[in-house]
Amino acid sequence: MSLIASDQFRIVVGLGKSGMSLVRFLAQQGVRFAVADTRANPPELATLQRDYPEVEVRCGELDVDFLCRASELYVSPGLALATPALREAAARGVKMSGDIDLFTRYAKAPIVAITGSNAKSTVTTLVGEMAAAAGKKVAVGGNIGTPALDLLSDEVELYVLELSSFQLETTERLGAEVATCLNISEDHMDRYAGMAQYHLAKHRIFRGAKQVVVNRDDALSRPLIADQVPCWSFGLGKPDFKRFGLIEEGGEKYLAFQFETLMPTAELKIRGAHNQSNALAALALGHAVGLPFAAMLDTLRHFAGLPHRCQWVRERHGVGYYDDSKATNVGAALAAIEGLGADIAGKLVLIAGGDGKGADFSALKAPVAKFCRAVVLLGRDAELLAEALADGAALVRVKTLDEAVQRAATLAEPGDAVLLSPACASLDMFKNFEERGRLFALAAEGLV
Ligand code: UMA
Ligand code: ADP
Repeated sequence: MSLIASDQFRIVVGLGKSGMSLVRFLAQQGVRFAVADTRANPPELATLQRDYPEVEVRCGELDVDFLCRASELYVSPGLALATPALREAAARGVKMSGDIDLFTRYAKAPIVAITGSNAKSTVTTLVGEMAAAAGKKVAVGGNIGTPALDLLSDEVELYVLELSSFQLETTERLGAEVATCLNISEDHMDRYAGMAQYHLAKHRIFRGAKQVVVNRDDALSRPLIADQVPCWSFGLGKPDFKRFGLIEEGGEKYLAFQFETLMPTAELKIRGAHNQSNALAALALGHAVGLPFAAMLDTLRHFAGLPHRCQWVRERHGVGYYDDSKATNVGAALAAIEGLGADIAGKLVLIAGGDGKGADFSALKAPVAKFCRAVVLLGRDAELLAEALADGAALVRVKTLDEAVQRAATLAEPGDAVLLSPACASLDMFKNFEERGRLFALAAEGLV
C-alpha cells in the first residue's frame, strides 16, 4: 500500500545517489514525478534515461515555475534549502522534504540514528557489525553510502543510519528507536550561517526519538528532550548508572558500563582516545536496542577501522605513513594529530590543505606546534592554513600530493610519522577523499 497520495505531482531535486534512489522508490509506488538538477550532466542522468525514459528531467538552472507545479519537492542533501529557487518555491507553498523523511514513513523496523561532526562512519559501521554478530538482519546506510530508501525491506530487523546535517534539514520527524549526535565541531561553514544553525540541523535527529545517547565530553551533543526519554551516555571518564566510560584497574584501562569493566582498551584494534570514545558510543547505542554484550565486545576486538581514517600505509627508514584522508574538518585532524602524535616516539610531518569549507583553522596551531616537525601544505586553502599555523612549525608549500609525500619523506626522521590529515575537503583537487587517500598511499608506497 502506498503511504503517499498518488493524485499529487512531486519533483525529485538532484540526480545523484539520493535522487536516483528516490526515482526508483517513487516509480515503484506509482507516484507521478519529474526530476530537476542544477548540473548540466548530473551523475545518474544516463541511468535515469535508460531505466525511466518516460520521466521528465530538467537539467541546468532551477526553474521556479516548474518546481511550483509540484505539491512536494524531495531535495537532495547536496542542495541547500537556502538555494534561491527552493526558497521561492517554499514561499509559494511547496512542501520541502527529503529521502530520509520518506524512509521513516515506510521503515517498519527500529532505527538507530547517528550524526555528529566526526566518527559517524566508524560508529555506524561498528553498530552494524555488532548487530550482525548478534544475529540480527541489519541494514546499514544513509550518508555512509547506500541511500536509506535502498535499504527498505520487510526482512530487515534493525536499520542503522548515518545521517548528515544536510539530510536532517529535510527530515521533519525521524522517530528513531535511539538517536545520537556524537560530537559537534565546526564543519560545513560554507553552507551554514554559523555554528548555531549547524547545531540546530544536527539536533533534528532527536525529533521523536524513543531513547537518546549523549557524549558526556561534548556539551553540544546534549539534546533538549523530555526527562522521561531514556538517556544513555558515553565519555572517557569513570562511568556511573546508565553510563559507559573508562575504568582504570591495576594500571590497565577498561571499557566499562556502570560499575563493571567490559574489556581492556588494549584489546581494541582501533587506536587513540577518540576511538575509545567511538567504541563506548557504539556500545551505548547497541545496548539501547538490546544487543548482547558478548557479540558487541567480540566485534570491538576484531574491528580494524575503516580505510582512510588514520590508516597505517607503510613503514620506510623508521618512518610510518598514515592515511587520514577522511579528516575533512578541523576536529577530525585535531583528533589524529593529538592521538597519533602522543602515540609515536618521534614527531609528525603533517600533510594538510584542500577545500577548507570556510573553517577557522586556528585551533590547529597549538597541537601542530606541539606534535609536528613540519607541515606540508597544498590545495586551495593552503595559504589560509599557513596564516593560522605561522610560527608554530616549519611550513612547506607544494603543488601536488606526490610532491607533498616526497617532501615529507625528506623532512621526516626515524621514529617520526608522515600523516595525511588535511582538515579540508578534497574536492578542489580530487574526485573525493577516497581518491586522495589512495593517491597518498600510492605515492608513499612508490617512495624509493
Ligand atoms: N549538486 C548540484 N546540483 C544539484 C544536486 C546536487 O550541484 O541539483 C551537487 C551538490 O552540491 C554536491 C553534489 O552535487 O556537491 C552531490 O550532491 P547530491 O545531493 O546529489 O549527493 P548524492 O550523490 O545524493 O550523495 C548524498 C550524500 N552527499 C552529500 O550530501 C553531498 C552522500 O554523502 C551520501 O553517501 C549519499 O547521499 C547517500 O545517502 C557523501 C558526503 O560527502 C559521502 N556527505 C557529506 C559529508 O559526509 O561531509 C555531508
Ligand atoms: P564521519 O563519518 O563523521 O566523517 P569517520 O568515522 O569517517 O566520521 O571519521 C572521520 C574522521 O574523524 C577521521 O579522520 C577520523 O580519524 C576522525 N575521528 C574519528 N573519531 C573521532 C572522534 N571521536 N572525534 C574526532 N575525530 C574523530
